[in-house]
Amino acid sequence: MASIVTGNREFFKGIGQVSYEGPQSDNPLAFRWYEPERVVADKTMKQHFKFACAYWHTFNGNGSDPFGAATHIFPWDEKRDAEGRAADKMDAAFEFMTKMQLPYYCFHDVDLIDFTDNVAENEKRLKIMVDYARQKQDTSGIRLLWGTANLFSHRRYMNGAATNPDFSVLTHAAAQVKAAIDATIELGGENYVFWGGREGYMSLLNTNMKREQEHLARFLHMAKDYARKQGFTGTFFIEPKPCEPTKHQYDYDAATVVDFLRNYDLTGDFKLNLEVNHATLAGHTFQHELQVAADNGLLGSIDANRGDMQNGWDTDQFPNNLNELTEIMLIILEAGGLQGGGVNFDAKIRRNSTDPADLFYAHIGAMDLFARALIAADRILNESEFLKIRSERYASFDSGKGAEFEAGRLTLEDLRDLAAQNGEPQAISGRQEYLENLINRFV
Ligand code: XLS
Ligand code: NI
Ligand code: NI
Repeated sequence: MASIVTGNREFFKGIGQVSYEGPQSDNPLAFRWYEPERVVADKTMKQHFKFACAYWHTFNGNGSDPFGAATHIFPWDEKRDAEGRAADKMDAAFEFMTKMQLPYYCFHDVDLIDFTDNVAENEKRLKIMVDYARQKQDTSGIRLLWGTANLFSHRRYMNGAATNPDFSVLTHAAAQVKAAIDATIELGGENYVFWGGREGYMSLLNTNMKREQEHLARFLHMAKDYARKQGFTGTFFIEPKPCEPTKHQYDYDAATVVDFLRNYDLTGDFKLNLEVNHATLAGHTFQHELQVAADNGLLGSIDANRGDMQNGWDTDQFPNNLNELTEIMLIILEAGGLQGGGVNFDAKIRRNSTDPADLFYAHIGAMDLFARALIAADRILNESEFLKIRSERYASFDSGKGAEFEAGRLTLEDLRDLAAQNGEPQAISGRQEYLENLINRFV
């Protein structure tokens, strides 16, 4: 194999540094809202978001779909040998992230370099790319938000990875996770993610669900114990998704995962990485998923994207709905921020977005909208009656018998007597339209 040469090649020619120019700018390759060093709600925008680039979509996603082959022909895919291609791709990745002011990235093991069917060879390949990534990180200052292992693409994982009914497949999943954890640690990765792509079932007719879930829990404990033993101090995230590629995934949604983590004594080390399009697939709003995680103290990180209102799969489009993002930022700010994680753009440009600049427009638009949403949410929290309206809605529990109820000092008979004594309650409006208008005043 050829050895890696640090390329001097520029992959995104004609596109320079993207920087903040303000809302009046008509430059499509500038930020109009995202000012990395601007302080909002006690932190810089850069600290709030920890924006990350998803290696798989941005540098591997070639636009192919079930109906057609690649439409994105990348210049970093030209070389014949795996290492040469991987090095070019990494050069392109760090050039892109530097130009975009993206401070973090995330990857699956196989995103960095093609894998083979040989465990030792894969470890060797990954090590070469980790060494190269370390140099790239050192010179650029870009950091690793999280690493993960792809336990869903290879044929061997068609019946699952840690939940595979065949023990020997599970051992291969373990080999990959071990190497991906090693890579994450060596690169100073701040977190490690498990998305259970095929950890679920296609048919219950051939599935022992209880046994598979126990295997998953055992596997996660082993991975966590190994990483801790190697000195990893970051957080592990589980990324819920209800289905696709399997009919049913065990990490269905936030509530299911919270329950699973509690059940198997994993809440000390694991939190949630929530993804917008996964929430909608589960029949929830993203806000719902965030609130469930936040209420349980497990809001770790987010995969930012959006689905399509008219269809039901994981289209992974870039975010572009300011109202939705503002509601998202309200929850994140109220929760005190993301715990350990950041905002990873698990999103891809459309199959027919074939200009190199399209990758830039996509990220710029999303980063700008998050910045705008942060500003709006901070103002809503500080300058409006938003919080007051919600807390007043529960005022009847703040004192008197309501407070006694919350403190557990009343019985069911006491409640009955109060109802009889006080008569029919007055209707109190939920004021939903009022609140929707209030949000619109600030976006
Ligand atoms: C797929 C998932 C995946 C994870 C990482 O739907 O979102 O991209 O984020 O394995
Ligand atoms: Ni994701
Ligand atoms: Ni996804």
